[in-house]
Amino acid sequence: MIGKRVSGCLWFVVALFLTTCDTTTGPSEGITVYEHPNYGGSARTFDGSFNDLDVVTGPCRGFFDAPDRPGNWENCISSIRIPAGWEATLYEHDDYEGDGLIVTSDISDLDDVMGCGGDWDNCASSLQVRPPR
Ligand SMILES: [Ca+2]
Ligand SMILES: [Ca+2]
Ligand SMILES: [Ca+2]
Repeated sequence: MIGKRVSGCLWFVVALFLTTCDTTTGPSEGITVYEHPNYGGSARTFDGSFNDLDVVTGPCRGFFDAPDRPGNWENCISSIRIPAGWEATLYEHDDYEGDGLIVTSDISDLDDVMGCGGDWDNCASSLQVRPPR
């Protein structure tokens, strides 16, 4: 009896924790991309599309980028979080060209997703974002 009550209590705490997390992340702000797998490193939330991620200041630097330029998000994204109802499409190249990947739920490691000439890790160069309808 006591054991059951304790585990019920634990579930309540877990549920409360999850609810609190949802509130702090703001589930309808947009999709969030991460520099590293498992939602690690720098993060940025997008509520609209970008046809060229190298104009978006971020943590990555391309081979041909001038050293005095700030880092950016081109060929950088390694994981992505999608709130319920949102949808994103990653594109291999600028201007929504090349291979495309429609994402409707979280992906913890784009290294596991085939496409983009190999896998999708550090590959997206443009990004379309669609809010819930
Ligand atoms: Ca570019
Ligand atoms: Ca990365
Ligand atoms: Ca690319």
